[in-house]
Amino acid sequence: MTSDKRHVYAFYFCLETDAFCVYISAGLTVLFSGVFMMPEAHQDAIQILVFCVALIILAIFTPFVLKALKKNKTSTPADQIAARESDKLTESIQTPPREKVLQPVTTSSEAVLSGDEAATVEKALLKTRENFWGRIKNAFSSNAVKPLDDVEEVLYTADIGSTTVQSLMSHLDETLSSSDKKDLDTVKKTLREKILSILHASNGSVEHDHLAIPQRIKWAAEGPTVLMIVGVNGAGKTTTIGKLSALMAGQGKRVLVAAGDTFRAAAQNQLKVWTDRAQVEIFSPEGVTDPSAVAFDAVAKAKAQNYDLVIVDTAGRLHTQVNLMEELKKVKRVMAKNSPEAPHNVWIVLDANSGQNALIQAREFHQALNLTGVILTKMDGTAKGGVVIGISNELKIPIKILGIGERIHDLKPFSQQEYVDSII
Ligand SMILES: Nc1nc2c(ncn2[C@@H]2O[C@H](COP(=O)(O)OP(=O)(O)O)[C@@H](O)[C@H]2O)c(=O)[nH]1
Ligand SMILES: [Mg+2]
Repeated sequence: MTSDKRHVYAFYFCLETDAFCVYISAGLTVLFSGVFMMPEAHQDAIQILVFCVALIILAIFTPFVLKALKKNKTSTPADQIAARESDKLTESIQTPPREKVLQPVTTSSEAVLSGDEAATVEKALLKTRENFWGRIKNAFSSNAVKPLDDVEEVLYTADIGSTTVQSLMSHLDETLSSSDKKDLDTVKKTLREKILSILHASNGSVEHDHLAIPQRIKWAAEGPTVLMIVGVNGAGKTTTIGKLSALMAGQGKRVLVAAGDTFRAAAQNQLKVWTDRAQVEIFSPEGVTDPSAVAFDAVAKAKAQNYDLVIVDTAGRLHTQVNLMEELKKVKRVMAKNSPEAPHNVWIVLDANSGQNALIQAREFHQALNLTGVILTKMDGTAKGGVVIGISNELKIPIKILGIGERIHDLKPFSQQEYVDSII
């Protein structure tokens, strides 16, 4: 054996990470180094000796290594999934979403205005249903001895959030007998009831399902009502404002949209396209870069000119950007100077595709601004619609509206019953 090769083998042994292997590697490294230092004449005999010693050491320690590996494998599937999900989540929080490059929207786009086929919540939630109920059904059809273990795994990966999964699982565990736990229909019924009770606790009784979108806004007793829209970049704020103002204008309300995203000229242009489409007025004073000033002046104008509703767009920001969050608090504060109760509504727009990250955003924005509602966009096509349950359970902020497409009418009031029927 050449001295170069000996170096490589010694290095390989040093690279082992398992505690036992490190121990073995250390021993072998010493022996190899010894060989390397030996005078050439003694090397053959020493090499044989080294390999014998290496074999003996491996024979002694292999059972320990296997035992250690086996122990590692026996951590519960839930622990492993939770660890995996938590790694993914940390990674996604540490990597802020890149600002989406928006496609220009043209007012002549018929698809945006009408569309061939009406979008429905049920259709929008098909992927979520597959990811949720489809996989729960599979867990039962695979003849598993304990199907609930697999159900737990499904729930952990359905973007519900670990706290909510635990409460669903303990409910199943406490209310079902051992035989019921193996019965798909009973598990389905119990899960449905529990999810509905979570949704009721934050969205009110099932009667609220029948409220149309305008009835979900808190209206000012007097003067213009202010609705402030917040959220991260690309969540769908501007699009939703466009859809909402079209809806409100259609109901005969005088709507003023304040272009509070003063960071990017493109954002103002995009809002202009949407307000033209919705046939409502935009307030976008030229040269004003302070979003608080835009919001303040918009409310003053609405008050002076008897508008019914002011919808304030804001620049997207991450909840981790302290200065920008402070700026948002200021935007909220200054509006009250003009109209003491304003803003009467502070709604966060969340992209359902961001799954558990949406839950974190909602929590942080809520702490800063005391949110009064949630709009979940892009429910169409996402498999992560389970986030509705986590937000309701953990934050108790009512979910007001679902965005289910890019067209102007693709906005639906959130119905608890319809949601549960669609996913399970
Ligand atoms: N599929 C789908 N796309 C949406 C929905 N809402 C918004 N979008 C798209 O999301 C992208 C970002 O929207 P935008 O309103 O500019 O986000 P903002 O940065 O929060 O103002 C645009 O391409 C929108 O068309 C929705 O409900 N469904
Ligand atoms: Mg925007």
